[in-house]
Amino acid sequence: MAAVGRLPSAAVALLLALLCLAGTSAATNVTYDHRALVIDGVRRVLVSGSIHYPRSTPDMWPGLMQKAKDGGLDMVETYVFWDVHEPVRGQYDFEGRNDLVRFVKAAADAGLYVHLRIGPYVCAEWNYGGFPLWLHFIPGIKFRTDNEPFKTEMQRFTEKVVATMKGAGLYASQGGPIILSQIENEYGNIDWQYGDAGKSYMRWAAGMAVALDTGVPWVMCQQADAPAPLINTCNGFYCDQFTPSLPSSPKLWTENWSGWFLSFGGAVPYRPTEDLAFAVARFYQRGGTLQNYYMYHGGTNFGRSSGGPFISTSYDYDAPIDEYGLVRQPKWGHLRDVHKAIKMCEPALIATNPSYMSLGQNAEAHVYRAGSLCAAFLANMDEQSDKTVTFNGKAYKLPAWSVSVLPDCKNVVLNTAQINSQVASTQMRNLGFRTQASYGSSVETELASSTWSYAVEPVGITKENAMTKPGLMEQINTTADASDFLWYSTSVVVKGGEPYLNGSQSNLLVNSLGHVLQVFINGKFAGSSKGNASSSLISLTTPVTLVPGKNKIDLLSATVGLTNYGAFFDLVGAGITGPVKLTGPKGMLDLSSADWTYQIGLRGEDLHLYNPSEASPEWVSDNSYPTNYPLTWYKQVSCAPFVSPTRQQ
Ligand SMILES: *C1O[C@H](CO)[C@@H](O)[C@H](O)[C@H]1NC(C)=O
Ligand SMILES: *[C@@H]1O[C@H](CO)[C@@H](O)[C@H](O)[C@H]1NC(C)=O
Ligand SMILES: *[C@@H]1O[C@H](CO)[C@@H](O)[C@H](O)[C@H]1NC(C)=O
Ligand SMILES: *[C@@H]1O[C@H](CO)[C@@H](O)[C@H](O)[C@H]1NC(C)=O
Ligand SMILES: *[C@@H]1O[C@H](CO)[C@@H](O)[C@H](O)[C@H]1NC(C)=O
Repeated sequence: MAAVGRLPSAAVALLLALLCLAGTSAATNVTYDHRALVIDGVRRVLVSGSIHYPRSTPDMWPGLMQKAKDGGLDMVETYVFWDVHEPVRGQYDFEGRNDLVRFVKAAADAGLYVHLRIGPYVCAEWNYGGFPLWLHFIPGIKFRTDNEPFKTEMQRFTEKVVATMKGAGLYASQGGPIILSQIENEYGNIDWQYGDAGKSYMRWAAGMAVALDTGVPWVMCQQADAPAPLINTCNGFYCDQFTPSLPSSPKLWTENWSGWFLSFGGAVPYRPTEDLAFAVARFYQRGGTLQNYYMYHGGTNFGRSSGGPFISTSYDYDAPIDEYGLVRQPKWGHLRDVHKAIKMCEPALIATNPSYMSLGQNAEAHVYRAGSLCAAFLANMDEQSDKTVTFNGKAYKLPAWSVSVLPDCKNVVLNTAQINSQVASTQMRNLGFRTQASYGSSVETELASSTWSYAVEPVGITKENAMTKPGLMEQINTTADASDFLWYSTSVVVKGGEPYLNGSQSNLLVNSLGHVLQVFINGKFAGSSKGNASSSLISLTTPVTLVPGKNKIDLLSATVGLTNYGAFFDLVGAGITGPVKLTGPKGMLDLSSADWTYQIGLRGEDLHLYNPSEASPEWVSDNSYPTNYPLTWYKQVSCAPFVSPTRQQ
């Protein structure tokens, strides 16, 4: 207002008039009824896809949005990642890959709506489920339950996001692209573990969200008892059998899993295009009006943003757009064709409820007939056998596990099992990508023929600010996730003949909550172990040789992405909580309560060895790689020609 105040009053009047005009003329009215979202008074059949802004770069966003639009999407869905926006309490970051306003505007520029899933718990295979670590250290806090400190922080951040969106005029009620918003996330999967406090928290979250007055509907996914006006929505591989809990709510699918995420040590996920297409068509066949691909573009978990434990840095997800932003064929093209076919049915779909008709065993039709409008979906649910069915006196051949779409109840415009999209090879050639066959070998050749540099990381405590305390400390409480690494260091004095010794030998037992453990005795590697994506627990017993006098025991514990899912996931913990013991034929020495010295992080992290744009004298590149030394940083700068990483379909 101060800036406006300095203008001549006629200009002010004109400016205000223009602002009002822009505001009212562009505003979109979004409501819903039992069939669908209602936009400016018209029910809509919508197709949506998840793209998460911190998992790509701002330069990629316009291209991703255009590919989403060209693929037949109406809407893009994103979580809001609290930890990237508020790395320190009260210090906000909405720049670069965290520029949510720019991301939402990129969607609008491509003609897409946006579903903003604020959470702010997001799961998302994201470190700590998207919560900033400082939250853990607020006195008396309990996450995701009826707890005042938690609710205060959650409300403050939710208000900040809503205010930021409103400030940029991004809600549909302001003429922007956001037509839907989510509070909490899949809480219904676990809320029973919080008892009555879980129920009152969920109702509080709903009320808090609605009071923010965004002018667009709110959803809670996987929350059967979501109170009106919130819409309960479905997440899963198949949602055709889902029924919203309130008869006044439409059938919406907020996460249709296009594939799955990759864990270290796990198989690369793959979901056949035909199966995905079948599930999508079945959803609309049985009354659904909005489904969302999770993910449409998965992208990359940059930096230390992967959730855990053991979620990989690639978040490709076998999605229709691959990690690098290239369309994945035939998935992208076939789903585009499915979307076109469904859109041809939209007038009938929004006019009425479907009526069911059996077409024999494992085959059925759903017909949307209203006045002169008629659309039908014919499904063969048999996974093995093709069928010929009779519908309206005409014979239709249905391949196994497929749906045929008939926008006029007569002619099949698409069958989900028949992929007509032939654009794959043409596009690859036009863009100059290599063929599948040359992919593996060409990459290996490039890397082997180029030079690697290395830098050695010292074993044990090297920092001045290391601290010594009696007993073993939980890792996340100690590091606050400032680093993946925590050194635990102690020593034992051997005279000879101790009951835990057999000559100079003993066994060292180390129990850890995870995720990765390395053991060093007197500076030498003596053993290692790791957990896995389903259990991060480690129990390692390794033989060690001790010398007369003082022996140094250095244990390096590493986390590989903090847990992001489950009730009380913040209390799972990590690191060496014990016991740690030396055991021998005649007895043992329990070191669990000994004095331990702790160092957070590695020297190489302090030197920013991970940053390719910072030169450090630590790097050696003379081909004399250290052998039998486990703590080594390796670096390679490759200028290999760009190779499409698309998998064989
Ligand atoms: C989503 O839709 C696809 C295509 O219809 C289907 O194969 C898949 O099972 C659905 N669910 C998920 C979670 O992808
Ligand atoms: C928005 O649409 C709903 C349903 O179509 C209608 O009842 C309501 O009056 C509309 N609101 C505005 C502000 O136009
Ligand atoms: C993960 O680790 C647990 C505990 O060590 C083990 O029981 C389980 O078999 C492992 N699972 C996989 C998939 O390796
Ligand atoms: C972290 O420390 C707090 C306070 O001492 C304790 O209540 C909590 O159990 C610890 N967390 C873990 C994961 O051990
Ligand atoms: C003690 O060590 C010797 C050899 O180093 C081995 O043969 C013997 O089995 C060990 N005794 C016990 C009780 O572990």
